[in-house]
Amino acid sequence: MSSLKVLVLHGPNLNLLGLREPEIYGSTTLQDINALLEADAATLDVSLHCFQSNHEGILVDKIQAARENFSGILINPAAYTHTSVALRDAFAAVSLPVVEVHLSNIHQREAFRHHSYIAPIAIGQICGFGAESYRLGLRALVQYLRT
Ligand code: CA2
Repeated sequence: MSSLKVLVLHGPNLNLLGLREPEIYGSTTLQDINALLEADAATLDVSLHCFQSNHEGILVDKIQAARENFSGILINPAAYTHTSVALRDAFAAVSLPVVEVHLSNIHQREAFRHHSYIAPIAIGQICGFGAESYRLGLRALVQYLRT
C-alpha cells in the first residue's frame, strides 16, 4: 500500500455544484467529483481526504494541519483564489506541494478571475475542463510526488 496521502480541498459555494447554476458549472455534484477522485486514487494507489468549506479560516486550519498528515494538496479555492492572502500564506507556511484546479477557464471569464493568489506558490494550475480538471490535477500531483 502506498504511503502517499493527498488532501483535496474545495472552497466556498462548491457544495452547490450540480444543484445551482448548471449552465456555468455543469450538473456534476461535489459528491460525484469526490467519487471520481476516490476511484482514481484507488487506481493510483494513494489515499485521499476530501473536504469542503465556505469559511476561509477553516480552510487555513486544514492547510496548517495537513503538514503532519499529507504529502500534497489538491485545491479548488473557488472565490478565495482571487482574494485570499491568508490561504496563500498557509500554503507557503506548510510548504507542501499544491495543485490548483478550477472547473471553468478562469482566464476566459471576468477580469477579476484572471488573477490567482495561489498560482505563484502552486506547482501548477489546471482550469477549464470541468470535473476533469480535478482528475488531471490529482494525476499531476501524484506524478510530481513520485518523481
Ligand atoms: O471555475 C472554478 O472552479 C471556480 O473556482 C469556481 C468559483 C469561482 O469563484 C472561481 O472564479 C472559479 C465559484 C464556485 C461557486 O460554485 C457554485 C456552484 C454552483 C452554484 C453556484 C456556485
